[in-house]
Amino acid sequence: MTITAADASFREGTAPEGALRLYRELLRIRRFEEELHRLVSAGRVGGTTHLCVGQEAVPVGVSSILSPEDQVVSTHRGHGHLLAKGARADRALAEIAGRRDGYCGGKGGSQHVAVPAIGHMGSNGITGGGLPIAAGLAFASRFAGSDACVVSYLGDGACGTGNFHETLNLAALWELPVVFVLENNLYAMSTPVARATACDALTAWAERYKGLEARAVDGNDVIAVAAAAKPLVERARAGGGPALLECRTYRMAGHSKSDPCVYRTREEEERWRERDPLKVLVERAALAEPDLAAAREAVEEEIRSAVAFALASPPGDRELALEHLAVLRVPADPAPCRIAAGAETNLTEAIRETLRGEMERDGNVVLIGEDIGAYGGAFGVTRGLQEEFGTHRVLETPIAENGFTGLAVGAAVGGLRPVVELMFGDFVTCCMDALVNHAAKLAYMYAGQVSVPLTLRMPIGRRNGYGATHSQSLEAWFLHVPGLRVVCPSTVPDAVGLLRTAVRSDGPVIFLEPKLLYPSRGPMPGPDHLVDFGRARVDRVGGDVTLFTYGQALGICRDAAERLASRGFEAEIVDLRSLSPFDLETCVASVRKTGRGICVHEATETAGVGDALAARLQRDAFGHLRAPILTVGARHCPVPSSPELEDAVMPSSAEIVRAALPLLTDY
Ligand SMILES: Cc1ncc(C[n+]2csc(CCOP(=O)(O)OP(=O)(O)O)c2C)c(N)n1
Repeated sequence: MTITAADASFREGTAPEGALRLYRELLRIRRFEEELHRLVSAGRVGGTTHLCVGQEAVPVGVSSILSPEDQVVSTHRGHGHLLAKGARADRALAEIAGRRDGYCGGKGGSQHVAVPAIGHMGSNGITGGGLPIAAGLAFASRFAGSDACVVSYLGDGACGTGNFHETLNLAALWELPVVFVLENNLYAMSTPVARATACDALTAWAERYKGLEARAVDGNDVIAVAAAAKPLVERARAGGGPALLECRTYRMAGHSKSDPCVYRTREEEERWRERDPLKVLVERAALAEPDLAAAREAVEEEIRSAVAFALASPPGDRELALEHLAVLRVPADPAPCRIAAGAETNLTEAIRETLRGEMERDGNVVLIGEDIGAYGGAFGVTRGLQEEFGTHRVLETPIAENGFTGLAVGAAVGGLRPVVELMFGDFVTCCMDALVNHAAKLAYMYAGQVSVPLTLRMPIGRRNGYGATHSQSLEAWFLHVPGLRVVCPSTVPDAVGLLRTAVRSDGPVIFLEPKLLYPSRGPMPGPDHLVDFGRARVDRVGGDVTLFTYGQALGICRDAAERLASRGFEAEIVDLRSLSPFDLETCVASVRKTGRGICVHEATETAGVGDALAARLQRDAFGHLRAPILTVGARHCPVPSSPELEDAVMPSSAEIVRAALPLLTDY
């Protein structure tokens, strides 16, 4: 049950019913955690659990001043955040116990539960992982004209993460309505705060971000927490910008079930037990025993029935386990387009015009990235779009890939359709958490209660001298991640069709831009042109060998096909376009015809797209193969800077021909 602002707006001693409600909420969380501990100890509930016993005053105090429209983003120690925001104890417990009637059907468990209907936008198993998501939700909320604010809970351990600093910086720069509620319980697992944070005070650290207001409060005093949170929440709602509230508290239980607490003394624990939030409230509000007894009885009844409900609920089945994987609804309405259908254009202009058209079509499409305003991005793709759509839709960021990608994830959950540009695809290494742990998984973990319509554009591949950290083709990593789709155009019409589909689809899509192809030319397709994911394109028809490829390797495949033709062999070229999912139907049909296949790409040969496709083809078309499927890719070597050395490690048409000839003549 959420305590309303009116409930909590009592002055000490004048409205005991408000204090009683707070007491009941504190007790509800305490008893929930104690019962959970009992069930875990008895082996009746598995998985990991991080109890918040001792810290209940923080979420109860904060939630007491939130309205139902305000949202919270939680942490791994989040049961209290969930219950205080208004979740039912029975469904919360069922979720933690991994049962079908849990809020996420048991897919999320203790660390990944969300109830968006009550404004609880998800707990998070990655320390600091929720911070940029909260900032993104706050951005989306303000974008929609709402005056709601977002509370982002975090522990002291999260203050050492890049996410903490990247998000605080972004939130302060963009004056986002987000309040970071820092539960400083003195330890991150076993590490004391002082040994993990090079600052005298966490509030002082946070306050270095201009415009961010930071306060500290006794986190075991629920009334003090509510009183301290109120002005910060109101300030955020009124457009005053972000804030951080440090609540000094103590986790009375171990970090998790297996923690014997050897890193702290029993005396310290005893001192904090004296400051038990329940005791503090009873004394401060002078609550009377008969009222407390009635509250205890009501809470006992709720917890008893929650346990019965959770344990009676069955676990989910295989069907449920595989649900919420693919969300692909792509509206097919025509896109506004200033370039006439059929007119020649280049890939850069085609991508820019597609972004422009989607932004015009849908006011929720926003662009996010470094230097994408006046500069137009490193490759000029977004040139002119900020001028046309304004700084609120074309958002230039600091160099904070995980921060702004995570923010885009939150904004997507909040109803926007962000298109993030990474300056170079190599920098995806800096936002893997936002992409792999969050964008890819939120819809699944939270059982379809949220979606993440996010497009991540990234230039990939060689470009004559950019060197090892600016030339990679890392796409194969993402084929391994359920929840991500990966597409790569090599022609103008495909770039337009795939990008429209990406921006309109409800799940996260990685849109790869082969940077050597930016100047390549082709006809602009019509306004209705969409390319479905999972559809390859036969680029050249032939009957002797199939070259499977994508991106800028298409050029060397075309060249190789010409060379093979001059020797009397006809190569078929299949441009995959969609790497996850593959269009196995088209690939199998081609190899059935030719009996031979070579996968060609600029990424290194080892464990790349070629190997993944070859394994599938060997499985699905084995009886039709006349020779093993080969892969021709880059050497297993970083991309060297010198263009000559780059040539030496990259695949070439000559190499494709050399690989193809034995297949054609020896088998
Ligand atoms: C990125 C990341 N690193 C490490 C962990 C393992 N881990 C889980 S909770 C935790 C301690 C977090 O401390 P703090 O943020 O202070 O929160 P508290 O546990 O004290 O509530 C650690 C190290 C993790 N989940 N995520």
